[in-house]
Amino acid sequence: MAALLPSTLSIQKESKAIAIKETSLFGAALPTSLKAEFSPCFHKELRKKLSIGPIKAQTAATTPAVNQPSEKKTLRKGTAIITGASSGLGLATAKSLAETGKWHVIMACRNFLKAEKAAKSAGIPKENYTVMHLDLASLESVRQFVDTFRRSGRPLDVLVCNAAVYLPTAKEPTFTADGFELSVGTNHLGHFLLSRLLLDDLKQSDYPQRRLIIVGSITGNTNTLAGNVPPKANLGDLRGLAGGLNGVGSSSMIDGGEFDGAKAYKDSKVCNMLTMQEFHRRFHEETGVSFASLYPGCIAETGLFREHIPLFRLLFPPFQKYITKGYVSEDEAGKRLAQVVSDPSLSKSGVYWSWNKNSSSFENQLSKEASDAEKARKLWEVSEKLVGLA
Ligand code: NDP
Ligand code: PMR
Repeated sequence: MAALLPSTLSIQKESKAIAIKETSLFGAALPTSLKAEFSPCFHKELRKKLSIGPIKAQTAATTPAVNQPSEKKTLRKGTAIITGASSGLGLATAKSLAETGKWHVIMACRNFLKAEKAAKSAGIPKENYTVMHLDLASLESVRQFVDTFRRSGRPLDVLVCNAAVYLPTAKEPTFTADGFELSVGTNHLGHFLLSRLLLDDLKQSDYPQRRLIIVGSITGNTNTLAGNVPPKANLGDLRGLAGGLNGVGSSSMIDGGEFDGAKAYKDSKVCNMLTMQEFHRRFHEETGVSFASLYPGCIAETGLFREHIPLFRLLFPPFQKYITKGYVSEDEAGKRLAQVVSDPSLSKSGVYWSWNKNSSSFENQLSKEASDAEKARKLWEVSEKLVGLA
């Protein structure tokens, strides 16, 4: 149990924390009256500008839409990019989507060989995936990935920003190729640039439901028990981020404080959830693209905890299974994220999805900070500058 306790959290504090009402994990399912979006929009001019050839119809791989009479138009195979699909949630989601035969998954990974091996050993059908190199810890690599993807000639129907690093035991910050603290640089800034660039591609897709999904987490939400385990997420006034997050001229932490790896991860998840909402406010109406985030459950055995001490890795899964009951298998979590990718009933934009004990999805409440529209706007503007978009 000691391994599960952050150094600043005493047993006494823990029991106090447990008294905090956990509104989001086991909340009741909310009714969702969601309508599917059918707004095909081909921006030919934009495609010309981006020098992309005609979108392939992929008729050979079409699959009849479920419950549709055969004379009706068949839906072509969708293309989904999933970052960090070489392990954990990303791999399980890729598998779940590819197995339906209705999706081609672009596995956007930093380790090409690892991703190929993972896809093979997960039994993902060869024709339903492509591995493409992407290192989110380098803005140059993000731009190169976008170029490579565009040259593939595939349309883009769904983008899933899933990859992440978590460095809870690091004493000193490490940095991306562009000099940003590694967790925020990878989890937020890399994905921010990627999704800003690929929004143009999503706009061009003629797929009935186009989505941009950014994986969030309960631990970034301080309106939950998990989010109250120290160190708590807090972006402050973003002074560290505005200063470049480089640990030289400015702090390596978004709020300008001392480096703390666990906090940096939680802060990055707040950024992910704020970014999703800002995308929704800026682009949903204009483009018809749906923006969503989610907490898939505590997938306690993934590679995310690889940097944690061995005792934590041993105790964390039984702790989540038998004590918090927040545990979910990689397989189940993959099915949940696959639902957010393709289920017509989860097409609503601006939503942070969670699942209750019976594995039914519901629209969850974000914490005050993770739903602060003013902070989201500021985060957007500062991030634009850092990644070279403004
Ligand atoms: P994993 O470590 O299993 O997966 C993370 C993936 O991100 C790996 O494929 C990893 O690649 C990839 N990645 C890391 N750095 C980079 C980079 N610089 N460029 C490209 N890819 C990179 O962890 P999870 O599956 O648990 O995490 C997936 C998502 O789920 C994350 O966003 C996490 O925040 C979220 N999440 C996880 C929870 C959990 O309980 N596990 C709970 C809530 C949210 P490689 O294989 O090469 O290391
Ligand atoms: Mg948590 C319902 C209670 C709950 C849930 C759902 C989680 C999820 N955690 C809960 C409670 C607690 N955790 C309590 C009471 C403690 C103190 C003993 C505790 C501790 C703890 C630690 C030390 N928890 C952790 C850590 C981590 O290092 C993980 C983390 O914060 O990663 C950022 C973690 C997590 N707890 C979760 C989830 C989902 C995580 C990890 C992953 C994430 O947010 O992405």
